[in-house]
Amino acid sequence: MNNSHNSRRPLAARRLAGVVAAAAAVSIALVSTANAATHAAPGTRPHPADTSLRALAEPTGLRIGVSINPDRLSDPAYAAIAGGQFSTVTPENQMKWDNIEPTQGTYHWAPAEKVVAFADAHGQKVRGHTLLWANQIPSWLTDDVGNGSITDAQLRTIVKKHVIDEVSHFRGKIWQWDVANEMFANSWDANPLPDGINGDEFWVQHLGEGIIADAFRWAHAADPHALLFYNDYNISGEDGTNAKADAVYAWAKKMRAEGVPIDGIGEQGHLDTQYGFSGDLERSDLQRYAGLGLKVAITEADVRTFVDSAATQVPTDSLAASAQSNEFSQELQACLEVRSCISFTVWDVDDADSWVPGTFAGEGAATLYDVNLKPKAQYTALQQTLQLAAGAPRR
Ligand code: 9MR
Repeated sequence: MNNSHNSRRPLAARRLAGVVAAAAAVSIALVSTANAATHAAPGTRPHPADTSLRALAEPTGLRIGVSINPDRLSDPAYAAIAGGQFSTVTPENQMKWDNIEPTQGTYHWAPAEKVVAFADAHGQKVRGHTLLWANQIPSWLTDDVGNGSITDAQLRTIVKKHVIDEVSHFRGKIWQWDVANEMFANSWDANPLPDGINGDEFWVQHLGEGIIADAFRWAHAADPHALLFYNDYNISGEDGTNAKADAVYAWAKKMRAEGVPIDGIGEQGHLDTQYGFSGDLERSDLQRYAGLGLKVAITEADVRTFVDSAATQVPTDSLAASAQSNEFSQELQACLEVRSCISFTVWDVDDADSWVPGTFAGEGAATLYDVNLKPKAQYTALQQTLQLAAGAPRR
């Protein structure tokens, strides 16, 4: 994992003041919405009885998702949240190559199938994640590539088989596949190719950047109805220069012109309250991808901050909660304002499962639910944002 995820500009105090003002404005607007609903005037939308995120999002046409850990589904409280609050799920790790094929030629489908079955039982769609990524590749593959006993020509055959076998196995059950993940260079990467793809990325290094388009072609052949996404971070709104977003946009335009079967761009959406973030820039970047005829999605939203400990994850800054709520809300609003944005997925149900404390020392509290599975202010902020958006349906 790249620990520099979303390295961005420090959040100025001036900005925090704006955050608080914006949060206050939201609650004032909500009070009037709630009042209007109580005294339902003709033509107004009644206050919904079901205030789950999935129900509140339903009138907008947007699906709200979450990444899940199937080992936690035996906990009824966890399962009730995963099944009740969200209308799409992503297996957090179970469709990655090292889990699917830990030994060459022996597939281990059961954990991923458990997520698919859970989704089916709860009327949810599945985001498949992810087919081509430099992380979580099985060691039988990396070891043999490293010692030369798998040549690059053989590696190409192996990756083609991996993509086709996995997509075929789940054919008809996956709504969106993250075909390729994190292939573009960040400002701190040493060897960007002229078009911005990371020349040091494992697959690109061994097989050339054409492997990305090939993965889309193989996936499309294996399941023509799945929506095929390119997924990355810092590609809408977080990076002040917007250079990475510009590169992904230009590449996606080229893929479309060449007839490569790409259907969408996924912005991961991992934010951190210590850095700046522009919801306006996020919206315009998402809209720009949509202008190519692509769908877009927020695929891994979370907002981390500094916390007391990894075990309890209580924010240490008194302004953190409102900053986190505001950034979550802005991300969701950006998606809501772009008609082609089809899903907004948060990464992990609760703080106890989040990847953040293990990756960013001293940070955490990044999800909607605390370590005791209690909903936090961020959850309420998303409810509010959806409730307000329902007054202006996108479809
Ligand atoms: O949340 C995932 C964590 O459990 C894994 O240990 C980690 C391994 O790299 O991957 C995490 O998920 C990543 C996702 O697959 C791609 N974007 C970044 C996510 C956070 O690292």
